[in-house]
Amino acid sequence: MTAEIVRYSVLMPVYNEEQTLETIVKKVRYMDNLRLEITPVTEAETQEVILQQEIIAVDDGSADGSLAILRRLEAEGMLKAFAHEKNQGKGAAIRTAIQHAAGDILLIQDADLEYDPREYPVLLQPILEGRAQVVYGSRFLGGPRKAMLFRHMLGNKFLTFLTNLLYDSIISDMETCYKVFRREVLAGVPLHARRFELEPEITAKILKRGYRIYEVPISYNGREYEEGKNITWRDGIPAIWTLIKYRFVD
Ligand SMILES: Nc1nc2c(ncn2[C@@H]2O[C@H](COP(=O)(O)OP(=O)(O)OP(=O)(O)O)[C@@H](O)[C@H]2O)c(=O)[nH]1
Ligand SMILES: [Mg+2]
Repeated sequence: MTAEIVRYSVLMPVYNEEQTLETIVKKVRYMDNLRLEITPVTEAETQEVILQQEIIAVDDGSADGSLAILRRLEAEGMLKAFAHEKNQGKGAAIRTAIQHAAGDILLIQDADLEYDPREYPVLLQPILEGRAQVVYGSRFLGGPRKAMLFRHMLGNKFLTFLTNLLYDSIISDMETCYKVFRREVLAGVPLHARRFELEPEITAKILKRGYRIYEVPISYNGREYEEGKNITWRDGIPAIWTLIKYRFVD
């Protein structure tokens, strides 16, 4: 049995992450050359797939040592690094990463340690088996997790509820970082978001194009504000506006 080779790109936005950057990159590199047994949805036989990885890291104008770390890891052959001269936001960093990604499948990976790369097999399998073109890892489907704050849970549930209401879906976690796409899905989608509105923008536009989002449970290890957590209720307002706007325009 010869194994099929599939290439996937890990898109990593980086802004002032010198504390966690090298560790997360190493964790991601362990997921290179993954051998997975899959059973395509239309077939009875099991097949073997080898997942070859590239990491596309984009430094978003960090003020700390993140870019120097990326350059060193790039010299060691661990990743490809790109840099924004000025800080533009997570959305802009991911859009830059998409432009440089060569894989058949694109997977978003934050550079903090809230999400665990050991879950890549679970995230990739539905796409490899032809059950989905878009997979989201959900923090609300019973996976192990450090409890998030009640107000963060409410914010997440509200934005997800609004997504479902406006785009006729039943996903459980719109704001998850773990979003995985076949590259064709994103090829035809214009993206404008610069900051955290990229999550609602991508979600709105793929739902509007008729893709069904396939969700799998993932774990979550949310960081504390002392550890660099940034998100606040203020980030919810552009998300609400983004969800409403793209219901009517593209
Ligand atoms: N906060 C922030 N993150 C950015 C920016 N540009 C790129 N990023 C990266 O985007 C990813 C997500 O940012 P986070 O600040 O962790 O956002 P989050 O996980 O939604 O929220 P917290 O972890 O609660 O702060 C990380 O890998 C950041 O390094 C930016 O301008 N601001
Ligand atoms: Mg984070």
